[in-house]
Amino acid sequence: MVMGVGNNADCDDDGDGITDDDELLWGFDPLNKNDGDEDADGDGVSNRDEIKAGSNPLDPTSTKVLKKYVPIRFLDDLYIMIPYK
Ligand SMILES: [Ca+2]
Ligand SMILES: [Ca+2]
Ligand SMILES: [Ca+2]
Ligand SMILES: [Ca+2]
Repeated sequence: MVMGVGNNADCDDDGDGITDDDELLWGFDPLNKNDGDEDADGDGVSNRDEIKAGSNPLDPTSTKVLKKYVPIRFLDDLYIMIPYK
């Protein structure tokens, strides 16, 4: 485990559920708790849930469990999201 970032000793300084290591890995801010709930790729799964599930938070075609929407290919590089049942 790499040392924590910022002023706290734990490995999730901002408490958003994403570890500092994962935040740096994916380009999120270890001191901004809001990016855990954000959905950087717009696939309907929060960044935190994607990282926990092991999917790519920056790729709308990458979701694993916890998905609320599934991407349906619409045009060559355009996807629409439909609710996942
Ligand atoms: Ca964090
Ligand atoms: Ca964060
Ligand atoms: Ca997402
Ligand atoms: Ca994704």
